[in-house]
This record gives sequence, C-alpha cells and structure tokens, in this order.
Amino acid sequence: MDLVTEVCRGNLRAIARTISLVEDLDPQAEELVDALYPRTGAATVIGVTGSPGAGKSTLVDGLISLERRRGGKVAVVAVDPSSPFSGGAILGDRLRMQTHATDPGVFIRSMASRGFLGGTAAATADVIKVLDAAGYQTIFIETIGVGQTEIKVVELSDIVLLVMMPGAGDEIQAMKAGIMEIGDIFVINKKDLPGAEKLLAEVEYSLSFKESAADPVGTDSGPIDNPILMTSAVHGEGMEQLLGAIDGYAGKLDSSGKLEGKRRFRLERELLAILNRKVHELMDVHIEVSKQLPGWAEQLYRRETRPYALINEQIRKFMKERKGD
Ligand SMILES: Nc1nc2c(ncn2[C@@H]2O[C@H](COP(=O)(O)OP(=O)(O)OP(=O)(O)O)[C@@H](O)[C@H]2O)c(=O)[nH]1
Ligand SMILES: [Mg+2]
Repeated sequence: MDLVTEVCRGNLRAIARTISLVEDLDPQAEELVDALYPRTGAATVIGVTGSPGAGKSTLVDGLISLERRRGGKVAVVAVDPSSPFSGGAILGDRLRMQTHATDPGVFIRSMASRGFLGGTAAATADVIKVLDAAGYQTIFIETIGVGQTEIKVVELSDIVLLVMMPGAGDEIQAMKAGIMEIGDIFVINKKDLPGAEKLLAEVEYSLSFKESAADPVGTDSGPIDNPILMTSAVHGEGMEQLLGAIDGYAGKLDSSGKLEGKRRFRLERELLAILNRKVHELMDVHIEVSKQLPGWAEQLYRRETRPYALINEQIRKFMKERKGD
C-alpha cells in the first residue's frame, strides 16, 4: 500500500497506520510527513482545553454533529496527559464521542503524551499534518489545560476554546492571566448548574484586563474580541451559537491576516524544534551524550571540570570529528 497516496485518498487504515508511525518516531515517518506536507494547509485546527471534566469531549461531540450536517469531515485528536494525577483516566472514558464511532467522515484518535515536553507537541503537529492531507477540514485537539505539554499542544491550534464549568474552581482559574491568554473563545459549559452566571461575570471581568499587546503575531489590525458563550453540551444547548462564534472568529482571523501570521509563527517554532531535536540526536550519536552524562556529572561533582568548559570541549571535539566526514 502506498501510504501517501492512500492517506490523500482518505483511506482510514492508511491514515491510522501513518499516525502510528509518526507517534512511534519511526524513521519512515519523516519521509511520509514531508511527502504529505504539500497537501496540507486547508484544515482549521481547533484546540479544546480546560479543566478535567468540564465537558470538552461532550462539546466536541456536539460540534462534530453540527459540522457533519454541513458535510465537512472532522477529526479529533485527544492528547492524554501522562501526569500521575490523571494517569488513571481511561482514554475511552475521556472521549464521549461514541455517537460518531461508525461515521466514516469522523476520525477520532487518542495520543498519550510523551515523557519530554517537545515530544508530544512535535508528534501532534505531524499527526495534524497527516489528518490535514487526508482531507479533514476541521481538526479538534482536546487536551486538559493543566500542564506545559497541554499548553504546547494548544499552541498548534488556529483557534483555542477554553472550556470552564461552574463549581470546579474555575472561578479562581479565570483570574490567572496565563490561562486566559491561551483562549480565543471562552465556553462556560454546564450552564444548567448553579454558579454559571457568576462564572460568566468573572470571566468577563478577567477578560477586560486581557492585554491585546500579548498578541504574539503583532498584526496591526487590532485585537479580535474574544467571544464568551454559555452552553449545556449534554443537553445540546448553545451549540449552534458556539459553532457560529467559531465560524465568526475564524473569519476574522483570516480576513485580518492574523491566521497567516499565526501559522507562519508556528512554522518557525516547529522548524526550530526539529532543528533542536536533530542537533541533539546528532550529538548523541557521535559522542553518546546520554551515556556520557553520568561520567561528566561525576567530574563536575568532583570539581575536576567546569560546566561550560566541558560542554564547549565536547562541541569542539564533535566539530573536529565531523570535518573528517
Ligand atoms: N450538567 C451537565 N453535565 C455535563 C454537561 N456537559 C458535560 N457534562 C457531563 O460532565 C461529565 C464530563 O464530561 P466530558 O465531556 O467527558 O468532559 P471532559 O472535559 O472531556 O473531561 P476530561 O476529558 O476527562 O477532562 C460527563 O458526565 C458529562 O455528561 C453539561 O452541559 N451539563
Ligand atoms: Mg474529554
């Protein structure tokens, strides 16, 4: 099976296989991703994050239904945290999207986040490319917005939905500037529960302080207003409005040039991440960094060497050896 051709045709088995290769950092994956890259760029990537149990999956499930009615193919990538606190969560449990299990226009995939920070983000970025090339117009990435990994993953999105619910300490969360900064669209889910109005007031208050200067893209068309919506995902309430807000936001991102800026910025960071990883791998192959580390640390501990002198010396050695290649 020619994976590239089959992925572009939307062959589900080929897509799943390619994603596995990407996740496993298989040597084939680089070539596959490169071959698929020219076919990417059409998908809208929507990050969905927020506290555990806020209703992210239920919301995505509802959005998929609406999106499917319009005829678009939809993919969902759920990044599962490897943190010991939520490690017990079964992926299937986190994904309340069984409604769409048999719909060939919907692709749902879970990814376990990897040990090191860049790993998940890099793998997720490549998984998004595979799905994009496979013709999914909308790609949701669901993460639990607690850790660094999740924030990294969210950075891969064109639009980020921050999902909150009343009575979960989200009132306090809302006050944290960092968490407000990552959201484009704010969703107060479970509006059927007490405290939803209070949370809405608090989110509105916090957002009034949101610094437009923090916009990393730096286009001068001015900031786009952040919509705040109230939903009851489990009852299907507010879903059309949410989809409307997403469409509206996407339209403004596009027409203002911010989407383009965001994507260029993302590519810069992606390239830098690949470069960092490659340089690291290269060094590892040639001077076996991981194996040497304990010995180096021992030398340092005994004050037999100094940190920068040691590393600079290793780099010098490496460069000299490379010259002979
Ligand atoms: N009352 C109420 N419950 C809801 C609503 N939306 C979702 N729930 C329930 O909240 C629970 C968690 O929903 P999920 O969609 O799994 O939440 P999640 O944010 O994806 O959860 P994690 O992925 O585990 O972080 C489920 O029992 C849902 O049925 C809502 O609008 N109102
Ligand atoms: Mg979930």
